[in-house]
Amino acid sequence: MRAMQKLRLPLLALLAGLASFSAHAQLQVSGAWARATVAQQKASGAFFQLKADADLRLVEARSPVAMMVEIHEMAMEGSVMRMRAIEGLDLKAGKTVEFKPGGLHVMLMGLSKPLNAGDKLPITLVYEDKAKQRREVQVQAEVRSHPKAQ
Ligand SMILES: [Cu+2]
Repeated sequence: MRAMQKLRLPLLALLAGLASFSAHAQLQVSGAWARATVAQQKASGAFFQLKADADLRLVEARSPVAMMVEIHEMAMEGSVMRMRAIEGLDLKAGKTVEFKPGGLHVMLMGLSKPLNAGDKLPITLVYEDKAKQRREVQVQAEVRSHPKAQ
């Protein structure tokens, strides 16, 4: 019986810890994939769906296999659709935002190795809540060949 009582306190502390953890605003990432590269290609794109459980802002993306990683959007420049880097992306609570070919994407540049279909590409997404608290979510994007050009 004594042992039980001793156990109770750490358990409560653990539960309290879990409760406060889940109170943090979270960013859910699903369906992550990245485009396989062809010979000599040093850049690629990664795509996924994001869903925030509170208003958040995606502020940074990183990968250990890319020298530079940017968040890109597609925008019209005159009559031409071009991609360009954005500083961050506001995410509304509960709304799913899709990164996909021809639209928002994570741009990976200066790849240190080829991305082959079936590989897992690690990506870290950094986001900020309203209080400017930064958090990270680790993503394993599945590398796939994709016929459509960016
Ligand atoms: Cu791009």
